[in-house]
Amino acid sequence: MLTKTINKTALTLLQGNIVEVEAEAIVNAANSGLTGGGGVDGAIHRAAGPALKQECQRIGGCPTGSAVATSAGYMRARYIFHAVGPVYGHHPNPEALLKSAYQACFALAKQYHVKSIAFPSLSTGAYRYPLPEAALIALRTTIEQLQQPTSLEHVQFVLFDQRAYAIFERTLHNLLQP
Ligand code: AR6
Repeated sequence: MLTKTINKTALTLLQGNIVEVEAEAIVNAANSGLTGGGGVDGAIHRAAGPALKQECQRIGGCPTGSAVATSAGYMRARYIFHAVGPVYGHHPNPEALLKSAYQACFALAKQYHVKSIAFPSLSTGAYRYPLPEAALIALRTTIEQLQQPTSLEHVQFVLFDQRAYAIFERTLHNLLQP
């Protein structure tokens, strides 16, 4: 685990399962139909229970590069922010879409006055975004957002495996290099 302070917000990288992390908002790596699936999406839907599926169905969908908020069912979090990253090799301009998926989560955090949020590494599983590039976009966007006024006191990136954690750690170190 690694924590750095950006402005007044703590930014933590940790290896683990996002459904076990405590945060007011948990970000889901969703698809544009909000239909549920594998990876993070499957884990969150299993932890939240069937009410989440119903709420997602009522919303109906979310464009790639955007995010929508729902309640969190049985989970301890107050909100799930369903962010839809690009499918690498399918969407043109994946960098802009991945960045805007993260930005949309920060906009929701602001809207709901959220103090703590936990992100997975969006698009880097089933959507095959190369991890080093995705980590750079995720962390650069986070640092940019935390340089503006924010309700967020704690931002966590929950990386599933050792490789993803190591890549995020190296990337954050490089970005914060004076
Ligand atoms: N906690 C934290 N990270 C996880 C977890 C977990 N429980 N499970 C997987 N990861 P993915 P995507 C990591 O596939 O690429 C779904 O079917 C994983 O190792 O969850 O955005 C949706 O319905 C990877 O690094 O999301 C969509 O159809 C990262 O989380 C599609 O997959 C993201 O992997 C979205 O694909």
